[in-house]
Amino acid sequence: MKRFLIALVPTLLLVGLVALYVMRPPAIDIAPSCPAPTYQAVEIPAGTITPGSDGVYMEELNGTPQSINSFWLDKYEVTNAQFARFVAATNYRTVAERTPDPAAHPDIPAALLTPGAAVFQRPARITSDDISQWWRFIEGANWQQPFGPGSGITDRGADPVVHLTRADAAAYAQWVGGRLPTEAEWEYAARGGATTPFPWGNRLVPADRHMANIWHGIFPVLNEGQDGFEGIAPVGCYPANGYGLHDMIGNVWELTAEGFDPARRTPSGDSAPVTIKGGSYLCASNYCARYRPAARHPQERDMGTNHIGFRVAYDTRPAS
Ligand SMILES: [Ca+2]
Ligand SMILES: [Ca+2]
Repeated sequence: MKRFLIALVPTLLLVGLVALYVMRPPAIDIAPSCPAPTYQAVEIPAGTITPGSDGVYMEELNGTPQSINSFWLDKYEVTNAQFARFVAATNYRTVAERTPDPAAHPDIPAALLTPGAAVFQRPARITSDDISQWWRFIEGANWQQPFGPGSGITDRGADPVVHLTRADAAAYAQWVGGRLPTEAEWEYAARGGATTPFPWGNRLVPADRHMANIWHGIFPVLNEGQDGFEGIAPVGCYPANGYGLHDMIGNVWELTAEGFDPARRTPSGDSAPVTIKGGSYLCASNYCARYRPAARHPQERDMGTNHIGFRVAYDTRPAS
């Protein structure tokens, strides 16, 4: 019996070590620090693109091939610091900071039309796929108070600005001498010259190296933060794509100039949702695996949220 126990101990130790190895948290391998953004735009070479991808989501099935003229695109998502300079110079008030027009929302009682925006709040558990369990309209939430009254952006100057509508983003873009990219331009730039599902290859996390800020774990209840950030990351923490652009995939979704048509049949009118690209820190493999250049999603035209930002395109080299 004693001999049996002596023989059993190493076996149990081995089993325990194997279990510990299997259950270990995956390696975190992001850039050791997030360098201060340098705010250049980069030149995107001319070329052609067949937008979309066959085989993932219906709305992203391949579209018609398009030519892309050379253009310039911000290296990063527009940050709080950049947007603050725009507001300081123009006194611009974002849509989330204004009381909504009752005429534009006849189905909502006027008393409920208050300034604010949609904020993600991780639920302890969920009972259905009803997104109201994790998205809440928070009165007073806006780009300067991303989580509502009492929150702020102190020390978050390098984070992407959020809670903007497309009109807000377009106003900023015009102020800096640019415009919002078309969906095809954005997707072409996001590929960075690659033809693989991800700009960096075929695997989401190649060799335990995290290439974008997404959601690791089970959305929306368990966020393991294996890429180093459970929420928004400062811009530029993850490797650039082949054109030198950071965070095209993940961190925050990015607004484009176009309305959303799931069948890509016709340009959408002003009343349609807008097209957003790239996925965000809330995209997980079990929900919204849209952290790819081909993926696309509609977004309400007049509602800010804390997982959508943008970057600016320019037809000629912008002033630095
Ligand atoms: Ca993350
Ligand atoms: Ca992004």
